[in-house]
Amino acid sequence: MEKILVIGAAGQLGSELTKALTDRYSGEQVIATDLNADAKEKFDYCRFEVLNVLDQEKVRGLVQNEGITQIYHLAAVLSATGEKRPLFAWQLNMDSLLFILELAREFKLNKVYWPSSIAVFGPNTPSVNTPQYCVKEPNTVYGISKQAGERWCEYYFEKYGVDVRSLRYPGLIGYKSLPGGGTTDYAVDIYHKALKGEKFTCFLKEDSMLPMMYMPDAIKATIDLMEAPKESVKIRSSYNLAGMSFTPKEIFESIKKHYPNFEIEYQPDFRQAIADGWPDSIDDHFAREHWGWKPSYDLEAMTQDILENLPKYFE
Ligand code: AKB
Repeated sequence: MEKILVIGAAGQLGSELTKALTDRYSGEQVIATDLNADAKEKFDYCRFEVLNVLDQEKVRGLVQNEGITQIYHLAAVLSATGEKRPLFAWQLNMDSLLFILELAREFKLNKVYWPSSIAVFGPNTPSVNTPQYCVKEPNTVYGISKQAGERWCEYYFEKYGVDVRSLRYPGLIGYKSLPGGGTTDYAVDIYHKALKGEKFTCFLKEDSMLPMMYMPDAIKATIDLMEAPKESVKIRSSYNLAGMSFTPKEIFESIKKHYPNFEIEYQPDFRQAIADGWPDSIDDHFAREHWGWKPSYDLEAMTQDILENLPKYFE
C-alpha cells in the first residue's frame, strides 16, 4: 500500500494536489506537511504535521516511522522572493532536494515528485515555442536552483535508480489558494481584484507574454506523470509543459468581457526583469508523446471558470 508524504502541502500547488491525492488514494494514505502551523485547518481530510523540510531528523523520522513510499516535495522559495533572499533561496531549494533524493535512495522509495519551472530558461533561450533541449542560462536564483535540481534528479535516476519525476510548470493559476512570491502571481491577483470591484495595478508591462496553466490542468498533468508506467517517463530531468500563453492586457480583456467596468494600470517593478528572461510559449511535445499530456483550458475557459467559482469558494 502506498503511503504519501507531501512536503509544502499548504502552498498554491500543494493545497490542490494534496486533495487530489487523497481523492485518488485515501485520507489514511496521505500525510500533508507544511511549515505553517495555521494550515492545519485546511486539512480536515487527511493527517497534517508541521514540518520544516530543513529539519532532516524530523523528515527522516516521518519517512521511517510512517513507512512512506512516495514523497511530493513541493516546498520552495519562488522567483520574486528568491531575488530578495538569494542565499536562503538556494539553501532551501537545493539542500532540501538533495536530502529528499538521498532519503529516496536510502529508503528505496517507490517514487519522488519534485516541481521544476519555466524559470530554468533565461534571456538566451529561444523564447517562442521554447524547446525541451536548448540553451538554459537562468538569471534568477530560483531558476538556477531549479536547473541544478533538474540535473540532480536525472543524476539520482541514472546512478541510483531513484524514480524521480518532474514537470517544468508555467505560471500556475488557481482560485482556491493564493500564490506566494512568484513573478506570475499577478494572474491570480487580478481575478480577486476584479471580483472586489477594485482597480488592478499590474507589476508587469501590458505586453509581457508568459506561459501559464490553470490549476486543474496542472494537477492532472502531475498525477498523469506520476501514474505513467516507468518506461514511459523518458525524461528524468523535467518535462516541458504548456497550457496557454497570454499577456497582462489579454487576461485583463478576458475578465473585462464579464466585468465591463474593470480597470487596470501598469506599474512594472523588479519582477519585469525576471519575466523578460522567461519564454513566451513552450513546446511540450515530449510530454504529449511520452505519457499523453493534453491541456483542457485556454484563457477564456479559465476566466469563465474562475469568475464562476471564486465567489462561491470564498463565501
Ligand atoms: C514564479 O513565478 O516564480 C513561479 C514559477 C513560474 O515557477 N510561478
